[in-house]
Amino acid sequence: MKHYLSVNDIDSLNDWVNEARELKKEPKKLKSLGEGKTIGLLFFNNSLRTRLSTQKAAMNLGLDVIVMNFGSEGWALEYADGTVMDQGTSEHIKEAAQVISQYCDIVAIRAFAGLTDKKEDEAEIVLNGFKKYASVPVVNMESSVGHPLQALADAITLAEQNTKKRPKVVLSWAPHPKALPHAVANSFVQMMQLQDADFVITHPEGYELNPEVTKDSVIEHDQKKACEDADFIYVKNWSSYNTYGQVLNQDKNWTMTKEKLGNAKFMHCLPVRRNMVVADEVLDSDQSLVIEQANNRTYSAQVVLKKILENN
Ligand code: SN0
Repeated sequence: MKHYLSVNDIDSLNDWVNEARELKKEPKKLKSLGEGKTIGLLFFNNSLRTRLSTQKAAMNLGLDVIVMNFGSEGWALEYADGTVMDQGTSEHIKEAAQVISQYCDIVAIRAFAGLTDKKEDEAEIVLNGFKKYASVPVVNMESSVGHPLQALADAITLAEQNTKKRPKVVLSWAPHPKALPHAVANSFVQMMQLQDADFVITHPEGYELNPEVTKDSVIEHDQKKACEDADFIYVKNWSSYNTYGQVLNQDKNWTMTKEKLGNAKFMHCLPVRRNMVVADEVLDSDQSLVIEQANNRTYSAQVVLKKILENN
């Protein structure tokens, strides 16, 4: 593996999860692996967990870390070929990526979906621009269409918490005041398709995810029915995919409550809007796994960086 761009770059989910759990027992065991090397973390959007856990993972492997908030501090980048740059963009990705590759041995990028132009988002212009013009491995820290570090962390959490051969895992849409990307939901679905589980997606009509992602995953529009006897319920808002980037409704009947959760464990990638996405009674209960999910972000990033350092 040269890059880690999507869940498809995981060659064996089970092996990666086991490796991450080993690293979690002794995080600094491979402290010399990254010695003398540098990772650059480039953020085009906000972050808490991704920034700190990826930095922590890199430090555990002995890497030096450079962080840049490109959204607010970098030059506005141009991605199109042959443009007359007489508008707002100051520097082309061609130069930027080559320059950064001289300073960094690995580059990790966060660039969310704009949610206005489906074609442009699906072209992943920022991530693919760096992949094309950087000479070093590229890691996806949430792009337009995926958040594979989150999905790998969620797989670690599921493996730690699961007691059944074939658990029932539900991905439920929940209301939110803003239009949010599909990235977290997409990568979670793709990750679930790599394991043996009774997996159900539930959302109101109109919130179908990209069918090329959901494939033959079970979709149930009755949330209560979907959640019956679940072992894990992963709650996440996303905007409409068909009516691209729109908030079709904020139906509070979809907020996750103690009653709908039943005996299941509650999962969410964070940040989460309390009493909109999930009721306090759930988030504050011992059925919530959100803090442990965030903890596993470190070991998810660490196993990815370890594999890149070993292979390049
Ligand atoms: C992002 C998303 O993709 O849904 C990042 C999640 C890891 N979430 C948000 O942008 C939430 C912003 C908000 O105001 O609640």
